[in-house]
Amino acid sequence: MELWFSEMQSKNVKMSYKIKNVLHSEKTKFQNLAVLDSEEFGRMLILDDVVQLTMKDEFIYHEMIAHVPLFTHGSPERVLVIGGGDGGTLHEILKHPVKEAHLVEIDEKVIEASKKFFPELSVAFDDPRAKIFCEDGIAYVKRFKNHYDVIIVDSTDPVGPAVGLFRKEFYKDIFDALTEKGVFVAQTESPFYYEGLLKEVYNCIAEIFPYAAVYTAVVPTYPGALWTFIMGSKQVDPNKANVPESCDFKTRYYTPDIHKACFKIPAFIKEILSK
Ligand code: AG3
Repeated sequence: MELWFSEMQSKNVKMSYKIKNVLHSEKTKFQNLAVLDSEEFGRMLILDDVVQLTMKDEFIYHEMIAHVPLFTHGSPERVLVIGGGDGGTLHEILKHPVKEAHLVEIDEKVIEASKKFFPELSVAFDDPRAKIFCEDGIAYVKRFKNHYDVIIVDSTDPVGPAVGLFRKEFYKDIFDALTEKGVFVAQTESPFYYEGLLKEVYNCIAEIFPYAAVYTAVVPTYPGALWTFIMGSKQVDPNKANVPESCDFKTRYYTPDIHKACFKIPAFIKEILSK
């Protein structure tokens, strides 16, 4: 018997993975959570039938959501991740000489599952610089003013528990929680399937922050593969950041050249943003 998992990448497109084993499956207070072992991509974290990460390609997303804002800032000491309960983003952040890396995840079951099934990522939770808070990131961020140098929103898609993480009010609170040179990044989905969202978030960020920029990375297991991130920056122009010549830790996707190139976006995305 063959076992397959399919994600509906859009209403009309399915991506299917041949599965060796279902390692875990539960209904949490917030969502359905599953850990699958796939033939092609290794272990996968699935929330509400949507692929969050696979061990084969997680490095692309996690390196790009972490190293681009941290190197753009230049000398971040306090960093916050909202979401990202698997620990992958935190793990990349901790490769930098930051003093504190905090993570706010609404669903503690994601953290628990990661500790058990994704030890390569959840090692981050044991770092003495890391602190984990299990609560709603929207309420959490409201309590801080001028506090974090970098804030990263590593959310699920804009449905269910993540809806509020794509709203203007939340971005304003993030702006206030950032220090004066603060840098913000959020994952903003596929430009093919979530065109409207990309434009909406970009417009919000451009209204709130002096600098707004879109960058991309190619993530094979996310819909359309071409994935977007939006950066808001208070002082540093993302396109003119002082990116170091080389990284003193190992990366598999991020390089200083990729950093400079990732802000060069295709014409159709520019068109979406200017509509
Ligand atoms: N967060 C972004 C996942 C978005 C995937 N969307 C999809 N497959 N439709 C990933 C969490 C990893 N830390």
